Amino acid sequence: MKYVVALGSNLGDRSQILESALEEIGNVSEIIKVSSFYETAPVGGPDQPDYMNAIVIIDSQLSPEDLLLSLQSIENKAGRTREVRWGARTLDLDLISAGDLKVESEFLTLPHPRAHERGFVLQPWLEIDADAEIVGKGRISELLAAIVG
Ligand code: A4P
Ligand code: MG
Repeated sequence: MKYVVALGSNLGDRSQILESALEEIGNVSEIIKVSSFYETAPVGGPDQPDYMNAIVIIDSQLSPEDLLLSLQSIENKAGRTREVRWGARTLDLDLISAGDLKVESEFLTLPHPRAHERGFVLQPWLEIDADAEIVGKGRISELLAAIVG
């Protein structure tokens, strides 16, 4: 199954943290494409440093639930703690989409419920897959245009 995963970091050596995370993701799945790294202003949450964000498209045999667990263990290895929702973090790995699959469980929502309104997800994603769509929301090129106006 083809998955889209968003990477974010706004504490520590952000680029190095993203590079290491990509290496770890490559150990559990096949990496198809990686975007550039984008420096972005924080959206929501308390006052916090700028983020480094990226998108990776992978091919994985794991189920969405198992992939999420695997991404969370990579976050934990990077020293991720969870004190404040939307607060600063060394590493955030979000599952954005799994093709046209829709999931609504206690632990996982697919597509990611906020991806369609976030430039820091849509911009790097558009760079590596210009025709991508979010099921139920539309083409990412149009979603991005709607945000930047
Ligand atoms: N969860 C449900 N669906 C998913 C999914 N599709 N992918 C659950 C990942 N996790 C999913 O996530 C909280 C819970 O969401 C998990 O236990 C999981 O079961 P978390 O990573 O522990 O907490 P969080 O990251 O603080 O919350 P969340 O909701 O992931 O935050 P967001 O919405 O991702 O926002 N600004 C910039 N510029 N760049 C950023 O990367 N990131 C955030 C985090 C805020 N502002 C940002 C950025
Ligand atoms: Mg998260």
